[in-house]
Amino acid sequence: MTITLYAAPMSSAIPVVHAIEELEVPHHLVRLDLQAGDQHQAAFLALNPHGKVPTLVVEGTPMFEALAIIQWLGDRYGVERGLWPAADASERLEALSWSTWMYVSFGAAFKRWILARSTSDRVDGSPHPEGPAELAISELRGMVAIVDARLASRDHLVGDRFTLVDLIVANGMAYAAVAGVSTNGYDHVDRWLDSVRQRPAWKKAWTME
Ligand SMILES: N[C@@H](CCC(=O)N[C@@H](CS)C(=O)NCC(=O)O)C(=O)O
Repeated sequence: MTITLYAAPMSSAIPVVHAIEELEVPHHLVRLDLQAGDQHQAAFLALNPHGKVPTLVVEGTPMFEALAIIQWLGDRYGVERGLWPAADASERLEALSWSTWMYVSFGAAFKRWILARSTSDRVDGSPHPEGPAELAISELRGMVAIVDARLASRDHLVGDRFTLVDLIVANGMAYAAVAGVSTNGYDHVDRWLDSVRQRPAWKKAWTME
């Protein structure tokens, strides 16, 4: 199977690079320079009209959206490697829920927080209401607390070993943490995040070396 991944360092492509490394999927990696505008080139827009990374091309068929890509990788390669639950396992239901929750619910609150903060930054000189940013960060912290409670009695989000669900949620939380969504005070989350960060594939994805 011919697979090409279009990615850029420190972008939404990180979790896909991480997943492809964990799964040891043979692939060709194309690094785009987003600052230089590689994503606006006609050849790339023909693959992904949104002009975004990650984009995965599988036997000539392009895919976009990191969550869709990782769920497909899980189905195609993860089940046989024990990194994604089988379609008829009860854990598959949990895997779809937690992974979608990270991108849809946590992701939406994160975006609201980023927007609210940058709006405040743009209003130079004059006081700006902090309400929306405070609301979003408290929602995000509440979501971290829910993950913390789940991890109080288990080492992994789904099943009893590391899966792509841990990968998706840990990458999302770590990315948010870089922007300032601290996990301080949530010790179960921090222990689990540390264990995911120790994985060799994590380093490859975060440095894209
Ligand atoms: N929801 C998308 C987000 C993709 C996205 O926004 N990618 C950014 C990098 S983090 C990008 O390619 N930006 C280039 C641009 O907008 O010009 C996903 O998860 O795949």
